[in-house]
Amino acid sequence: MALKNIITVPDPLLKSVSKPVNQITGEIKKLLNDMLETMYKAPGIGLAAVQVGVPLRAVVIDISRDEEKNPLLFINPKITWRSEETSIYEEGCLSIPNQFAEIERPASCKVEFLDLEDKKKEIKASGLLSTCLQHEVDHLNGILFVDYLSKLKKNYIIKKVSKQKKNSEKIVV
Ligand code: K1U
Ligand code: ZN
Repeated sequence: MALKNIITVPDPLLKSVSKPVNQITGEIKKLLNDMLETMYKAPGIGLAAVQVGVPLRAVVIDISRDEEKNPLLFINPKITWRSEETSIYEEGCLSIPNQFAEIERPASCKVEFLDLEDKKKEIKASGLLSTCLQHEVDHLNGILFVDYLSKLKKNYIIKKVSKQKKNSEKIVV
């Protein structure tokens, strides 16, 4: 396994639509393993392949808060149903470091995806898993949580993070 670099705003790749995974090769399995390691190290509860610079439709999630890990892998995930009921969660994003905002989304959703054995699966998610899945599928479509905020709030956050990024790049050790 290997740690990957997580790209951050305003990297234009984050606005791109990721391509479907056509074949589950050893390379894809390694990418998913590397994504898991990167997500745990960050730390985070989810990660989309595009966040490590690979614009393919692959996502890893682990919302378990206990010692025991519960990694979930999603290849070509597709949201097939969203509940009318909504919920609000304070979201963060590893590609928008240290920024959080309350985002309203459908409280539950159903997601179809392929597992590592190329088998078609479907899950019904609610609570944090539902929020996280929707956040990650948004990444695959070039959508960030700040896109749900007012233009003013979104621009403020993006400018702040971009400035922090530039300043940290200036520090040469
Ligand atoms: O996709 C990402 O950028 C990861 C993101 C996922 C996410 C968080 C909150 C709501 C929806 C989706 C994160 O993991 S941000 C970090 C975070 O939430 C966290 C970090 C450590 C412990 C617990 C949570
Ligand atoms: Zn994110």
